[in-house]
Amino acid sequence: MDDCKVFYVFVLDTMADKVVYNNTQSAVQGRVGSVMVKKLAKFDEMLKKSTSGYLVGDSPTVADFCFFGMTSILQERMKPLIINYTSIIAHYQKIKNMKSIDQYYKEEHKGDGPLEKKGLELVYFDSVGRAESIRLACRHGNITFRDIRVNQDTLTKMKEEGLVPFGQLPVMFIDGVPLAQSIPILRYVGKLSTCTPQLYPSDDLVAAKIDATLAQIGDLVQPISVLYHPEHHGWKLDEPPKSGENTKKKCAYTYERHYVGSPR
Ligand SMILES: N[C@@H](CCC(=O)N[C@@H](CS)C(=O)NCC(=O)O)C(=O)O
Repeated sequence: MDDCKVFYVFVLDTMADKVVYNNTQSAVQGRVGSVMVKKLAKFDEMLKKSTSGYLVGDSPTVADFCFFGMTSILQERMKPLIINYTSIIAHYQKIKNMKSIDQYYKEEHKGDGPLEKKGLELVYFDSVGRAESIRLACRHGNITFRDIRVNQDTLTKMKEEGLVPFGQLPVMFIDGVPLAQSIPILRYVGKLSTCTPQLYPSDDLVAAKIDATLAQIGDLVQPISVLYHPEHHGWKLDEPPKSGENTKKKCAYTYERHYVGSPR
């Protein structure tokens, strides 16, 4: 039995009664939406209480850029979801109006060509997604980097060449050495930043608060990812379950289609 099957059998045996079987796209969207709304309300509350308007302390940190990256996506694609969160909107505007960021958005960003494996090179798709926060933190923190924008074919090629540690983007190359995962990359550039104060502080407690905020933003981004790519999370069935259907059979169907049959 392969590992994937072992995991599936374990989940089925221990969780069968608790698993929610209605995984049609609209059912998932409804559940995901309610999770997001609760989490967004918490951030709105947090920002309302902030005297500086930033998420942690009195100056911008990587947490603000991370949050801005996420709210940019919501502004672009799910505006009605955040329109009533006035403090979140105010935070979005505050970051957008920062001199460095305002200047960034006056420029055109089409990417800096292919990977050269020299200096700092951020590889991502030609979109905001999980990389914009890193691009903006670099700009505000005076960090020079090459902005490499690739398509799916180039990502596939890079994976074949063993250049993408966990098979996904963004990846930051540091003199050709790849660092994966958007949050650790953001923390890394925060430590390299030369603005005053730095975007990621040396004080352990403040740094831990920033980490906690980054983790919470990660929890908020995850449901968005489920909305856009339910199949990557095992949440999408090709056909809705019928009432009275054998749930184990349905689960097996999900497993076959979306775990065994998954291209990744
Ligand atoms: N936890 C990872 C998630 C990375 C991720 O989901 N990347 C997506 C784009 S946002 C990707 O590379 N998708 C293409 C694929 O999986 O082939 C991070 O924060 O960097």
